[in-house]
Amino acid sequence: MERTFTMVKPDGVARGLVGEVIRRYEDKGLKIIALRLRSFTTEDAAQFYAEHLGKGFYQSLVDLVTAGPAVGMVLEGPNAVKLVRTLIGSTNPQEAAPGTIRGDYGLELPANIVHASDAPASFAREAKLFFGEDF
Ligand code: 3AN
Repeated sequence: MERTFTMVKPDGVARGLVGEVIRRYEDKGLKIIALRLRSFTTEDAAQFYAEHLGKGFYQSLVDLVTAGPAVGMVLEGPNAVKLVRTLIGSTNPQEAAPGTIRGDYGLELPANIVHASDAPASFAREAKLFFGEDF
């Protein structure tokens, strides 16, 4: 079974969407392996979004992810990485298909409710950063 990391970002937590997001993952049949609510410091955000450093939206992304607590989880299931990316929808909530989390609840970037790892290697890195342990 494959694992992935996904996170209800501070905008999603502030909107009261934690339960809804977990509901969708559980309804799909994914298993929750770890779950935690925590806040990101600017330093945490810089590490988490290192690949976006230098991009025009970088500061707004850091501001968003440090704006309040986030809920991160490790999920397990067949092809979990790709499956969860499908459930959350396209990065831009204006383009995300209805029926996906971003398509149903997101309005405008950078606020797109959730994050999910885009590859097994990013899963390992992101889960370690968020939980401080290996999965
Ligand atoms: P995803 O979250 O779908 O993996 P990434 O990794 O390209 O997408 O982007 C990380 C985060 O950066 C997004 N979740 C979003 O909050 C923000 N972001 C990405 N592209 C833009 C953009 N063009 N304008 C504003 N924010 C963006």
